[in-house]
Amino acid sequence: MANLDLLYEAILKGKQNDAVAITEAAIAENILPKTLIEDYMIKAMEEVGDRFEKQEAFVPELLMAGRAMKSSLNLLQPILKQSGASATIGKVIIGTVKGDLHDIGKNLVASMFEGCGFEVIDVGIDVDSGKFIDAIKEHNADILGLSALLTTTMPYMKTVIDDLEKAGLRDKVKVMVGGAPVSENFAMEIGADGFSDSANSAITKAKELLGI
Ligand code: B12
Repeated sequence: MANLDLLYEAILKGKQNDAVAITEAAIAENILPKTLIEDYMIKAMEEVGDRFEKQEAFVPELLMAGRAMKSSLNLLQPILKQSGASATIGKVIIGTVKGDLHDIGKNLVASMFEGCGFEVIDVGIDVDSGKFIDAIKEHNADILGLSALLTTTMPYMKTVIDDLEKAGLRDKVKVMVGGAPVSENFAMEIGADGFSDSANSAITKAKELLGI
């Protein structure tokens, strides 16, 4: 039986090989990805963040924990996707806004969307409004998902929404925002249509926005 506390420890300490080995063992034992992600992996990232805030951990530790988390998540992503319906229920453009390189949460939300039957076009990190707008036009998207993890990059979400209006696209796409510092209030203030603080509730919100 895989000891999942060791998965928490491996991510917290940035031990990529250990994180991968425990995740593989957990997959072999059919432990649900949701359990691994929500009860152990995200909790470890939160703890690294808290330690960073208290200056008990520094950028290299964030980086190593991030790498370990991504490697485990890579193993889980095919399983998350497999659970998806065969028909596409909506198209989602998702990316992390300009100036921001954090992509673990964005990737998780993207996988969850795929797993729930959405077609996802991930435009990556450090994305400016022009790139979001081009992708919306090219793919005729239903939802735009914006991710930001820094208080300094959150305001750029409003820039993207303003630029969507200027491009005449605001009423063609529902805008959802998320990321650790983003709140429901902030989402309303900047004129977004939806906010979510987890990958699961993001899907519920998206379906609600599209009326499906
Ligand atoms: C890992 C990490 C890094 C890694 C990122 C690796 C990667 N590939 O992503 C690296 C080392 C690169 C990094 C760099 C920096 N980081 Co950093 N980082 C983190 C850390 C520890 C974890 C983030 C994470 O992955 N969490 C796990 C995921 C699953 O959670 P999440 O992203 O919040 O996503 C969930 C929800 O928010 C939501 N969601 C997310 N996106 C979206 C999008 C949509 C559309 C929806 C609906 C929902 C949604 O669903 C997700 C799934 O549940 C956080 C601490 C924290 N507690 O957040 C700090 C943190 C975000 N970083 C911080 C800082 C300061 C930095 C640096 C400035 C450090 C420096 N001095 O260089 C740089 C900035 C680089 C840049 N320009 O972006 C601060 C931000 C403080 C602030 N108030 O702005 C934090 C909060 C740490 C802290 N406590 O001080 N970081």
